[in-house]
Amino acid sequence: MGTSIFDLDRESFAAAAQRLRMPRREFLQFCATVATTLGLPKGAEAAVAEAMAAAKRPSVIWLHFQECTGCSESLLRAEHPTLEKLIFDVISLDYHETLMAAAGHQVEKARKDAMAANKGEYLLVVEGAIPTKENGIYCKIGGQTAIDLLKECAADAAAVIAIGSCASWGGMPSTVPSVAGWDSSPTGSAGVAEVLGKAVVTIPGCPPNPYNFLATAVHFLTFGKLPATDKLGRPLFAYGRLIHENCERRAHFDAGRFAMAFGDEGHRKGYCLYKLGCKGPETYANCPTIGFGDAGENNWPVGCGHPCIGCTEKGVGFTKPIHTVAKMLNVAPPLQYPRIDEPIGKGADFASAAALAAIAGAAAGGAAMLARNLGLSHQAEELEKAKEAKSKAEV
Ligand code: FSX
Ligand code: SF4
Ligand code: F3S
Repeated sequence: MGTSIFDLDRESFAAAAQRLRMPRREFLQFCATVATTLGLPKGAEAAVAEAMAAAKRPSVIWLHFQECTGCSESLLRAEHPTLEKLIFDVISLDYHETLMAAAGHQVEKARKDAMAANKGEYLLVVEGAIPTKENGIYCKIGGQTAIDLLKECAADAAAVIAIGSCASWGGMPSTVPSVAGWDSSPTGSAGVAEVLGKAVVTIPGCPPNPYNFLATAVHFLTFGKLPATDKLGRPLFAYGRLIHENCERRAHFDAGRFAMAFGDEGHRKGYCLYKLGCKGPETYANCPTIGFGDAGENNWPVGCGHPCIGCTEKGVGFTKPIHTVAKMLNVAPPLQYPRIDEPIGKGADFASAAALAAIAGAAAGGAAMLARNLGLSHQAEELEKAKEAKSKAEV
């Protein structure tokens, strides 16, 4: 793993590139991109390439429950590699209800055969929430409830990945009606971890970014295990930072330049969407850095002018109203913003100079605060919460 693939003219890599019907250069770029997305150290692209070059493709069983199939749709939009390359050449997709040509007993047999042949070695991917009310009768496939099917398939899986917000914690189907008397969704939709009673890797997003799934699958292929995650099972390489930390509109936030209404001057100028309800400050995801749809930079919700709704964050997406302002998690808004319309033509008198000095001092403190906050991540957030709880307890 210490060597870089760019030093190597390996026949196996050329063969893998051919198998994936990618020019060799593109194959090497793909491996390097995945290694970078995963935050792996220099030289790891060689390990990724080795794994991709290996003939054995892991068997994948893909279940669908309560969802819109947006997760699979978003994978269909991935270009590096395209889904058909992924299905035929990288993994062995042995069961996927929407992509299989076969139907009925045939597919159920395919699933059982793949599970038996790859016992303890297959990857289980789950898309969609699991209805738990009335013993799960709201979603049945091949005569089995989603609950039973999930438990049966998870029992002998090497690893389980919950793709999309629905499978991660319930997502959209778990939304509680805003009608008096309701305290859960009509079908009691739950996430995979809740139903299995154990932690699983989650790739939330509605839909999730396909590269976060692909990089996770390639990590499994390369290292035989899933990547490190946070407490909600989200891979840290993709969900380790708040959206607000990497947003291209962040400078506007810091300067106090906000869009106040859709289509107003601030909105047209690309100002910060915080006051329109952007949940970037309380949502962990890499949307601003990775983008969607291979359509170039800025192709993500905020880049397109819509506030982030927090679709990757349990308790935010599908829970908080879209246009209520976000809770600032670990980046406190500065108490003072630079004035947008500075009055001109007046020299600073002594009092205003003193006030300016005080502001400059506060700004320096604010800058230090911001620099500190920019380095904060989950761990720091926990520390902040602990400090807050301690100071509350002391009062
Ligand atoms: Fe849809 Fe997937 Fe949203 Fe859910 O993505 S895009 S409703 S996360 O399970 O199909
Ligand atoms: Fe970007 Fe939203 Fe943060 Fe504004 S509030 S900087 S739009 S993430
Ligand atoms: Fe979802 Fe927000 Fe990203 S809405 S797609 S987490 S920008």
